[in-house]
Amino acid sequence: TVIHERPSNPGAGDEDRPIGFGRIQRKEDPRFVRGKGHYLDDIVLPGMLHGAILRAPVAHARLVSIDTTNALAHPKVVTVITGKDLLGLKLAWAPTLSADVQAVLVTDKVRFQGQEVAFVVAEDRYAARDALELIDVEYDVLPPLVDARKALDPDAPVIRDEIEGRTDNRIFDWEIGDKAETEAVFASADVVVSQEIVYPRVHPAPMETCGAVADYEPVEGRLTLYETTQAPHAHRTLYAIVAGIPEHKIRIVSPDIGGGFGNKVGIYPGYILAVVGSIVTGHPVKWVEDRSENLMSTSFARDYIMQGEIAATKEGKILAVRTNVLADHGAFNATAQPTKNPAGFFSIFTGSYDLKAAYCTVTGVYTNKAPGGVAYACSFRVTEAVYLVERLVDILARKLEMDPAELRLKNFIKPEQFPYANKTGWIYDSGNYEPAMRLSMQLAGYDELRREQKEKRARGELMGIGVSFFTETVGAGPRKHFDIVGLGMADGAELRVHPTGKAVVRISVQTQGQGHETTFAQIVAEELGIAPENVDVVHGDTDQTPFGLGTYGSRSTPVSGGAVALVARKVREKAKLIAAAMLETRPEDLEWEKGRWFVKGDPSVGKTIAEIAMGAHGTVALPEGIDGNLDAEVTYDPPNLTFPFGAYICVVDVDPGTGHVKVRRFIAVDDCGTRINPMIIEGQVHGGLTDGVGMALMEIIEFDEAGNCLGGSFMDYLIPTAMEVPDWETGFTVTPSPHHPIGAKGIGESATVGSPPAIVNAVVDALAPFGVTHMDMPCTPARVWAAMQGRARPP
Ligand code: MCN
Ligand code: CUM
Repeated sequence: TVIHERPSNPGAGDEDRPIGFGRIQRKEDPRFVRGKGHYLDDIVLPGMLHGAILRAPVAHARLVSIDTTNALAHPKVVTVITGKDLLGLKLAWAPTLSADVQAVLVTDKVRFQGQEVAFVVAEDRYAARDALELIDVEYDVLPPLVDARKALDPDAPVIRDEIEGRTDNRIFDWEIGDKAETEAVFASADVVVSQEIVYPRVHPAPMETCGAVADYEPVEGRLTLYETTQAPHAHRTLYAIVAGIPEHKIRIVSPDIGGGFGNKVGIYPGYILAVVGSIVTGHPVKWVEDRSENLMSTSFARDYIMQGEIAATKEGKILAVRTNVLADHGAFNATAQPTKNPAGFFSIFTGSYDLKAAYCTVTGVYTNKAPGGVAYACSFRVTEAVYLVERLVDILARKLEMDPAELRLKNFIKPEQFPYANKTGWIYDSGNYEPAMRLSMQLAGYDELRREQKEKRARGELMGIGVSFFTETVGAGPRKHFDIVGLGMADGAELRVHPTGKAVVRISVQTQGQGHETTFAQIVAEELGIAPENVDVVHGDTDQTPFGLGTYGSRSTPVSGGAVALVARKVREKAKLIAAAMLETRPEDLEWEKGRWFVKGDPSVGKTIAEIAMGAHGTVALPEGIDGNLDAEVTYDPPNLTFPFGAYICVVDVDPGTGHVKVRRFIAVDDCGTRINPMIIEGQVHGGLTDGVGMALMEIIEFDEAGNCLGGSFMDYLIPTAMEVPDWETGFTVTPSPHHPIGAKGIGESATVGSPPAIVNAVVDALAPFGVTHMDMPCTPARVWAAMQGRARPP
């Protein structure tokens, strides 16, 4: 492990322009900062029509009738599609990414507020929206189920009564770990603490909402679908299966994406409706949702009610963790996650500690809420896992009257234990936790902060210091263990070096702001020794890129990054054979230096990659079996996931009069192994920390008793701005992944995973003088104030 300290925000004007890894400015930014990005809504096709969705005003209701006569009479309306029409096309229900089905349009029953009821196609967006109000729908309102805790009551309404034989709302029961062993460890432990910990429903709320432009060409039967998607290839295969259009006649194009955060993994009814609209009308159809539609109907995140328990010796040796989880999946099980993992990667709730035992059960239930569940930079629910264990460790520290940082240091998995097999079946690839923790404490001035807190407490001021330490599991596959609807999780890469030495690399993952056009070019640059500006990265178009599973779970660098490194190495090896032919020598007599093969012992005689590329395409006599190009392709199936980690410290001040929480400082030390572009990594961390402040203090999607969504606009669903966040203080350690081609681990979700527990731990620490040991997110002024009065909730 190498430990570095780098001042955060080193500022622009960083002239460091290495060939390969390093702090280079993003290649995509000139087009974004000049307003030349090309987003979905920028797409305009000749003859294009516009779709709008009529949505259910209630959460649970039998559909009695729909009358579209008046809407169809609108002069600009071209067609109106209802669930009945889709039944005729066998498209009323579509498979989800979790082996369930979801209604594209309601045929029988409304199951959440905002559900899709009818689709209007008109000449312009305004007409389409106006016509929604001309549709008459009669509903027979049913009692809604909004409280997951009541989902399994015998008298609970059965939400999915369209499934034959279904009499309850249970989706799955899942368990992992050794129950008996864990019970035995708990029974013999000196100290056990228990806590119900709720991770509320939140929403990724990307800046750009979801949308699609469908262009069906009937003569050749070709579908071009422009979509806001994080996974173009997986979508194409699913459309082929669902719509029966041959896969080679479907082209998915994912243009510039204005943020995804897991919101753009699934296939939404609106996408399918745009396709149906195009087939029915013979015109391209655009559908773009508005902000409320995005917040109310697309993939939410979390909604886990966790009963947690932690066992330890009285000296503070943590022995075991166990938990029962009630998972609210909404009306359809549409979470985007590997097939074998109904609770995602939640089983990493064992955290960064060397436990003797661990056990968990997760029960998934249907409620009258929007479907989803795996989104918002969650690393497949590592967010919930880390929040659970890091809250429990803090509650334990309080009980034992130990410093929370010391308690963690005492229990970390030791460097010599890696690769480490945890109690729920993960093999942590590499880690060195103590230096990261110590570095964050040093950057924070931890002891000094504790002294300051003591003084302030004596004066009645409320200052809190929160610590969290996390280990993530990111970068799925391998394909033998992980698939999405049967598609194994591996990724392809194709690299072409053109005659003049300029290269194009084609990848199957999708950038939504993470800077792949820069970092993937840097990987090629590092391996081939050519400048990153001479490498173009192509993604987001199934006609232009090799098959692969797409971007989520921070898998781009761990999987696709591996593919890109390996394809570049393949080109380098091919270049060696061609160079040998050009130099009339044997390949084994050549040596590599960045960018060039040269003759051992005679460095002046050599060929650069550009010269070799020209040679390959020129008239040089090539060795047997070598094609006349400098191209290669690979599909990379990673042997394991990668396990990045980090140590976070948060300092808050709480206003004793109002309960308002101010995040005064936040120190984040991250370890994502080999760092490709430190500036991009810092950007990812800053963004994730901001997400954390949002979730810990502001964001929640709640429902009233009637099933009305209370977070359907940015007036109600509060997201943080620059005003609510401090200047982030970042540091890092480097513990490479032993199995990844360049030693890199993912970073895209680390800060979102690690920061909420640090902030809540800080708030609870600030409230210690009131005897508060836990409070649920978001720690809004009203809730903090209630906690100070000894109440669980504001009145
Ligand atoms: N990187 C690096 N060195 C490493 C690891 C990563 O330089 N050791 C760089 C990568 O090359 C890439 C970026 O950091 O440019 C993030 O890489 P990675 O961790 O592989 O994550 P992904 O690219 O797969 O991005 C997905 C992740 C997820 S799942 C969510 S959710 C999220 C996140 O990224 N959504 C985002 N960060 C986001 N950032 C933006 N701006 N927008 C989103 O929608
Ligand atoms: Cu869980 S959000 Mo990201 O994995 O796309």
